[in-house]
Amino acid sequence: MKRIVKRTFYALILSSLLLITVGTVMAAEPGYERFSRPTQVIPTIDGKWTSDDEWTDSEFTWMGTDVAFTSTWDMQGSEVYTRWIVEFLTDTTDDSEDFLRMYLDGDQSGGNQPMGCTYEEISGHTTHTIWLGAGGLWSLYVADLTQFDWANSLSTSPTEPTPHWIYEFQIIKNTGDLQLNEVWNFLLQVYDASNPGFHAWPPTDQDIPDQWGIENYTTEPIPEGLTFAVMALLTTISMLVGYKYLIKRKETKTQ
Ligand SMILES: [Ca+2]
Ligand SMILES: [Ca+2]
Repeated sequence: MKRIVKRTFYALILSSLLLITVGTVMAAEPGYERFSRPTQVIPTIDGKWTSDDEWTDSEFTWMGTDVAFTSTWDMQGSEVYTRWIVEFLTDTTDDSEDFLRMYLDGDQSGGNQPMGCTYEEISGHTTHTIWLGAGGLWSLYVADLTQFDWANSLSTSPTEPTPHWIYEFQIIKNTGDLQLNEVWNFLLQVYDASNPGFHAWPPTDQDIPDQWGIENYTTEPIPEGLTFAVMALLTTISMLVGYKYLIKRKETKTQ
């Protein structure tokens, strides 16, 4: 166990050193920038972990302990893909009010109102719609839904044996009406109507693109051993260490 932790620690240090920042820093929520790695295994968009080696090629970003997501990028011919999985680990119920919303600012133009931005919405696990931002308003967009391929299902995953909602989607970035630059900004929201649970990355205003996060990328593949399971293990270890530290502080205080 100690060896795994040590190796993973060094892998994390190495990965942070290898990350290549390619974008100019634009208006975005401070502290919310993530890096997409090259796709090693092209995922099947079926709303679940289709094979053990799907989604082992990029680090996961967590929203607390309820939601984990990651993305990869690759080129197929002249088309550039961004591919995503979002695991809503605590949503185990099929509600028509559940949703996932992916807000996109393809050219990082930001601003204080959704001008020239879009959001992709999956509602009730059945319906996909696109909304266009024009000034202070969002309006339904009816053309060109084909750039966005998606699926979701109540399924188990490597870290959660209870069936929960898993969303997979991919976007062709450089064709169609809604284009995304190499580096772009986004805000991701998921909602469980039963719990009820609302989670967002960043947890900011969806109507103010200046407060969204940055989707950057690196050309470096993921270091060996830095898988979803290891990242989950690290999260557990850091929580345990934090708990032990708190207990120790409490003991010291009461002595
Ligand atoms: Ca899949
Ligand atoms: Ca639900």
